[in-house]
Amino acid sequence: MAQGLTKNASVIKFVNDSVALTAPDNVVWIDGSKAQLDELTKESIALGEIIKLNEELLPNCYIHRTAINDVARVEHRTFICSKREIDAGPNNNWMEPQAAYDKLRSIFKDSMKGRTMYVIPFSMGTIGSPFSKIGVELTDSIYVVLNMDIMTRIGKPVLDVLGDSDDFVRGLHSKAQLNDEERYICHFPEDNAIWSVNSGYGGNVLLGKKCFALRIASCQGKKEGWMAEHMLILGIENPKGEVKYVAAAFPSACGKTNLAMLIPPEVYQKKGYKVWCVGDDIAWIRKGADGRFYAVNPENGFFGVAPGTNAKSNPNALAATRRDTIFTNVVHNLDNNSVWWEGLDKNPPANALDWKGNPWTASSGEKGAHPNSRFTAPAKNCPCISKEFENPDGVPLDAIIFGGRRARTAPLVYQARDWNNGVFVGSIMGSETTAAAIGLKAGVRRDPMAMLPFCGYNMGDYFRHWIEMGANSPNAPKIFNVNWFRTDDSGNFIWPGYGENLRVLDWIIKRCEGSVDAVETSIGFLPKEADINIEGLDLSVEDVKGLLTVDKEMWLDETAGIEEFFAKFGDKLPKELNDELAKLKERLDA
Ligand code: GTP
Ligand code: SPV
Ligand code: MN
Repeated sequence: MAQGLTKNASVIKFVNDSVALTAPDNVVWIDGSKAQLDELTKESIALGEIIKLNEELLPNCYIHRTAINDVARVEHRTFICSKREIDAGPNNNWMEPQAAYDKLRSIFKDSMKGRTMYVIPFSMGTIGSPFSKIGVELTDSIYVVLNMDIMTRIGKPVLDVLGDSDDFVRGLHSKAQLNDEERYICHFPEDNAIWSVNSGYGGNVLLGKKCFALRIASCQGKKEGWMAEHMLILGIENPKGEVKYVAAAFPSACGKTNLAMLIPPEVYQKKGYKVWCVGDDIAWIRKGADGRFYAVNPENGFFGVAPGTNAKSNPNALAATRRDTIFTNVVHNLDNNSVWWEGLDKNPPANALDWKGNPWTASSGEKGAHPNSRFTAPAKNCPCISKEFENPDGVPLDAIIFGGRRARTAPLVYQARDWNNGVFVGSIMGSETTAAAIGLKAGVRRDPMAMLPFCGYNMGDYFRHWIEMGANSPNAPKIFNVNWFRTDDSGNFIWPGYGENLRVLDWIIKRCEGSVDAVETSIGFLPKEADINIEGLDLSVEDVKGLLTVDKEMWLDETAGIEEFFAKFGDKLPKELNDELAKLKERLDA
């Protein structure tokens, strides 16, 4: 049955075994040609899966609505299936691999009857780069094929590079009945396999993204001596034309896409500053021969949060979505057959359908777009895409930045004292939960390195890996923490954020160059308030001072929470992190 694009026996066996299990009526191999993708687009429209939008306003753009019970990642149904439970760690749900395969086989059985199976060969990273990794995803969803085409590099060239190797990740996906009680996202790091069933939502089914490029790749990186991180990568060009690169880890829906594409404030633009986007969600990082850390973006597109994206907050992201884009769970404007979401502009359409497909007006008081509605846009559409985007060797990092949503505790920015202290700063990250995952309690949760939902192995071992990567690495990036989300007593954000965040990046780059002083505090090095450039902002030096305060009582409370969190990792927690915690407490008590 599986006569396809390759003679690779492992790929053919994988397809044949999966066909025997899921019983599709047809098997279609995705060669990546425009003709084939155009044909599939037509078919998807005919099936009612996607709707073609106004060709004049949004050429080659489509809108899709997921099932109402299927709008975000499902962390409580996501499993790491390693042989030993300890290898998955307290940060993951665990199932014994054989038990997981048995359970999922019964759900996958005949799930593609009456449907077509699509075989998608894909590469994470530029095809053929020694740092890239290959996957094959089998799916019964054309929506998945079309999204994978935007988000990764797909088709025949990938199989040509794979040759007869069996070094590829095996991804099996079926929408099945979209039954949320039988929904499973299972990872088998020891088999390089991912099985996802009963969902049609992005992060659960575009298996190249979180499942492969973070959960499986983090395990590969641990074994092979590199890192897979939930980080944006951006380049900051100064007026002399020098570009410095930073990577930043923020939890889901905490501002990576926005920071990755920021437009410099006018005062910076006038001086000649520019910002270049290398990636907005995932970074694969390796140590180079010169001891510096080099980052590549393994993706080929953006799966970005729609609400809040507008011509002022993120014009580059908006521009990227003006063609060749798939919108998921946004408002369908029926007057001109285009799209809308909360925060796009102040003119919600009068004649529209909401994300559920029901007639909707803004006066209903209900949200029209789902808070986790998304756009899938090709990276090459982004006006500020870096010329290093395809560089297979990646870009050298000067800084690694951690950050989250904290209303009070974390200051606008601070610098870690050294690498191990920086790993500690990443490990104690906390953030208020967002709409990017279903079923999370509201409030602050610990989310180390923004990797809590994405680390495919025991986070104690992951912390150890971080410490080892920085050992004997004098050229490793400097580590910082930022917080754009401090609020005043009425709950309004104090810092203007978005493009203005460059003012903070400016201080970070100066620290890396050693051209600005800092104030040593118990948590790390903070800017002197006059060193954050507020020229042209409606903000006083007093306000900046407020944004930089470190409240001792709050931080002592924080250390109690950290201690509790660390305790979960038992003797897997590197001693270095316990030492850092003890030193922090000492400094706070002093
Ligand atoms: P994922 O794709 O889920 O990983 O999210 P992300 O980290 O890329 O977040 P994104 O940039 O899409 O931002 C999520 C939300 O945060 C959007 O609603 C933004 O408008 C908002 N946001 C982003 N940056 C800032 C900022 O600097 N300040 C404030 N106040 N809000 C921001
Ligand atoms: C995130 O939730 O961090 C995302 C979107 O980037 S998803 O692909 O759903 O994981
Ligand atoms: Mn993300």
